[in-house]
Amino acid sequence: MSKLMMNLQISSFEDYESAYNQSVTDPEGFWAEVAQNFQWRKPWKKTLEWDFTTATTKWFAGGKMNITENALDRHLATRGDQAAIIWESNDPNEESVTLTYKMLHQRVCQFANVLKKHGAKKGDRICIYMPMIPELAIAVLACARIGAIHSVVFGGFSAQSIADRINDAQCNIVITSDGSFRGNKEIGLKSTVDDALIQCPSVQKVIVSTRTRTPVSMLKGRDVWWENEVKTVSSDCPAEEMDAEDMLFILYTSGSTGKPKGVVHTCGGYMVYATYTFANVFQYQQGQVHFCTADIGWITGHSYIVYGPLCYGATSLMFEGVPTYPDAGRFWDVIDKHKVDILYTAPTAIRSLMGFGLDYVNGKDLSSLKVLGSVGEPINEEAWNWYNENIGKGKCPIVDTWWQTETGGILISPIAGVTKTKPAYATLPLPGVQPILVDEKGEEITGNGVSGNLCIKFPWPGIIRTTYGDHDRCIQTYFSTYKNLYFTGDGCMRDEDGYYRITGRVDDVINVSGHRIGTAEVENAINMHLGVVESAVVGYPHDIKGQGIYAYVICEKVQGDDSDLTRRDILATVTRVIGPIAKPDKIQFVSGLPKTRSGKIMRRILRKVAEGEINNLGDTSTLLDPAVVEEIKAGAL
Ligand code: 6R9
Repeated sequence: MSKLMMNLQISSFEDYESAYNQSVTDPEGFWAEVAQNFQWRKPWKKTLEWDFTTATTKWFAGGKMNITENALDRHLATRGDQAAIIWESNDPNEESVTLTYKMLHQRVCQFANVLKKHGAKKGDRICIYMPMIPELAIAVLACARIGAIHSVVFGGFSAQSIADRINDAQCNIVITSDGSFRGNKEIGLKSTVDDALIQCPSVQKVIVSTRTRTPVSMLKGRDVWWENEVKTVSSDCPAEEMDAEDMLFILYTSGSTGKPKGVVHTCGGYMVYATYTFANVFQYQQGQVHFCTADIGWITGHSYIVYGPLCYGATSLMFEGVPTYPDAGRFWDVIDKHKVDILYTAPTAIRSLMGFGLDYVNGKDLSSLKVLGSVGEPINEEAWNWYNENIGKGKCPIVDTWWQTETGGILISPIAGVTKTKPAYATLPLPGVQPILVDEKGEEITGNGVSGNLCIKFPWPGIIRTTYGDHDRCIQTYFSTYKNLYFTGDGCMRDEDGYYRITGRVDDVINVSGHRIGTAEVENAINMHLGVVESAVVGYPHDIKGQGIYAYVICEKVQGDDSDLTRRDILATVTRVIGPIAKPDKIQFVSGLPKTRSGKIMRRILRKVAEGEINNLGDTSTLLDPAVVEEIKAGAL
């Protein structure tokens, strides 16, 4: 390993135990030591300042830096010609692209100058709505270069969702593409942005990169082409000096109530945490190829395609397509073609590929693989075993990584080759992470062989700093349920070995294919449909997606033949309001919902019916109208 490579890695279980102990007895000393591995323009004044009652956490405050100097500039001398990003197209016949650290640095600086030319300044918010092409990573890093705050919106969200996010953050620039390729589909992106911008007066400029050559309308004075703009600027762009606690990005995520909230991460702590966890969990070795299949529109892509790998000087593979195009062997082809060492994917992808059978795996050379990762939702034992046997050939440790948008990086996970794994267990907390299980009243549940709500009792450098524009919401959502604890929203068991197993959300959030969707958001979208009186949405177990969306809908008028059409219309409304990922899998029309005398919907009953457990509904005596339950049971889908 070259000298510039950081000295961050734990390499044995004894190392882990001693790092963990140090991180608990002296967290500030522990993280200060880790942070020494990064480039700072000025040292920080105070390692940590925190108070969970006011949702205040500051790491390395007063320290001056820029994350792109750590992700790019510092590597130029030692690994300028090494691949930073390898890009694989949706189309297997299109040539892949390799961007070395030198090339990536040059293109980031150049695009940063385009942003500046169009008036972008430190602290501005910039919305990015792009396909998985190298320009997306370049756009993200260019924002960070000049100190603008990026807000990446996943390419599957609707115009309305984009508009809500742009307006919440008051973005002045949008970066997008003409369209995107996903499997055999071509999806317009610019046209969706155009629809969104009708409602977004704060946006002054739209920069459009070319991908699909889909015809687009370009508004004079507002819209410019990426390819033209980069020709007009230099590729010399000194990085803006940022305080460790200046905002780096906003990423919107769903909760149990209201509209998605803008989770805010800051420059210093996030950098240290994303990089530390990347290096350790995957045990990345110099020269390896890391393939994270997430989209950069989600936190997994931010931390483990862009920032973590690049700050660590790794080679990160970025894949534009989907696992099943042109066939269900695509991931394995990509691994074979690029000699991938680390594969990091979601259980939903594994379960879906499992369903296609081994014909797509056999005959593919997967011998380059060393480590397998899983993220986004609980992985069931069957999928874990299939992954282990057929992809890892029993030789690759599986790291089941539990974390959240709000945590910035992985919190509970095995360290590859170091922690003994157990199917479906996220195993042990990483150094710096202090999990605690609590009961409904907030009392700590001690000992092993227990279950409870998962909280964290001490801040780590990647913890959420605020929810953009509404700090109270951050306090309410994460720090008020249990005093002096960060509440994750997840249920969890700790087994006899002290290993953690995440059992799923305990709030009104559904996890569909690893994507977080709030039941309230889906209900609001359904209720916007003409004729809908009221709706209630719950999750139910789904073989491939993990959870599916089950909607109970009261309509003014649905009769016989009309119901299929009404169903389709409701799906179209949800797609328009949120995006296709929020479409209910099942819609049951009902004449009433089970409510208590105080008017609260008893979701427990709806969940049971959706799960098919209609004979085990528990106490229904407090219901206003028990007859409703009989009707719902009879009509269950
Ligand atoms: C990284 C990411 C967070 C929620 C989280 C939990 C679920 C994530 C998991 C997992 C079980 C794992 N989750 N990883 N559940 N095992 N390894 O997915 O962030 O999109 O914010 O979702 O996902 O329920 O609370 P995000």
